[in-house]
Amino acid sequence: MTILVNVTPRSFEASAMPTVTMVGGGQLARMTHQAAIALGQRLRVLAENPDDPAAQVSPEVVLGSHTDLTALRKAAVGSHALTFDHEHVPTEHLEALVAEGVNVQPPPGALVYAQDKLAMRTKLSALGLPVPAFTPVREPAAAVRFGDDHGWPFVLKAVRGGYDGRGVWMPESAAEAETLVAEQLTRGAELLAEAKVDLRRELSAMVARSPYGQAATWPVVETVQRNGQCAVVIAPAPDLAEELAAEAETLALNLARELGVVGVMAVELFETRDGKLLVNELAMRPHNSGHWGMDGARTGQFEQHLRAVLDYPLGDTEPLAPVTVMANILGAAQAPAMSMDERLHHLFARLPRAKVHLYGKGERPDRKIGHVNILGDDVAEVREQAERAAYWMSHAVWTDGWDPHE
Ligand code: AIR
Repeated sequence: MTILVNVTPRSFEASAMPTVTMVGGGQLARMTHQAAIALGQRLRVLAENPDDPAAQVSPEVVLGSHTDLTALRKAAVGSHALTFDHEHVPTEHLEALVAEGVNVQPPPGALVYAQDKLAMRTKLSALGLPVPAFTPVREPAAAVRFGDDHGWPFVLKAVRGGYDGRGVWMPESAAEAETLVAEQLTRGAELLAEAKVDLRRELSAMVARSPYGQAATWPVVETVQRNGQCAVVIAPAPDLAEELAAEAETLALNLARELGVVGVMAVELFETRDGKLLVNELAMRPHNSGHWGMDGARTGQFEQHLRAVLDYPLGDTEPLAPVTVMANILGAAQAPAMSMDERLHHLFARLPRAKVHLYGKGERPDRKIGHVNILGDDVAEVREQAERAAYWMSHAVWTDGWDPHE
């Protein structure tokens, strides 16, 4: 018998690796958790329900609301950084956490520009950045005046709380604007009006920044919107003039530095018909326009977000193919009888190159329940396949009439 001496195996000390707390248990937290696993970290989530997408997979779930300071404190205890899956945490709670020594990233002073659209518009125009004409709306008459000055319809937005088309209206007439504004003000919403932009398309410039000040962008992408929410992302944005791409990336880098952003930030942009850029919205968290990078970039946004909030050096953002198309799997008006599992079988049989990400969510009309990424060389071909795959996953119908049982 051989006796081994001088062998001192060291166990992997999970507790010596960082724990990051993410507020919110949606798909963005779920996919951040995937990245945390690869890095040996733990992602603790503050989720409202045990069956939220991230709560299903995280071993450390704190159940509670993001509006409850006690729940936020509980989720923050002992974690190396606290970050977000959505922007709906009250700023004063975040300031309280910072005062208690929690490492909130992005810091509340930066995050507020992703939470409060009026603060964002005001700050960006003070920085001399291109934004659509806007004004706060505190009474119906202000909205009517804005429409008369800037044209109908204009865009009326809730200052806080909207996403995926929620909290956005386009009144066509003075009467409609008056009713809408009165209704929303009674509900306690703060509002702003923005000019409707004559746009060629929507773009997104994503950047990550660390507390050390290192920053990295991904190539600018085109985002295709349907019913007020993102349906498809093409990376990089096809036929984007080099100067505009450079302008968008520089804008995102400068803005991240100016605002003190830590983590990833999406700068949603309009490309106008006369070839200019305007900033639409900011998101300081992983964003739908970055999902392509899970398969299509050397470092995707979820890993990069973790690296950034923990102040690690950032990863290489180089694309892995000439084109990657991401298509959202959006809940159908009526969920198909065929199970999701069976749909996945058929999809893989037909399109082995499709990379599928499912969020473990219930199917509700237009809800983001997953996405498909396809990498390739030809934009039209890759886009067609990605959209066909996503439509199949939500509807169990092939848009080209193909029948798996024939
Ligand atoms: N999310 C946050 N802001 C915009 C989006 N899409 C993600 C977050 C959040 C989830 O969507 O991950 O937790 C909420 O999705 P739903 O379908 O439950 O409204």
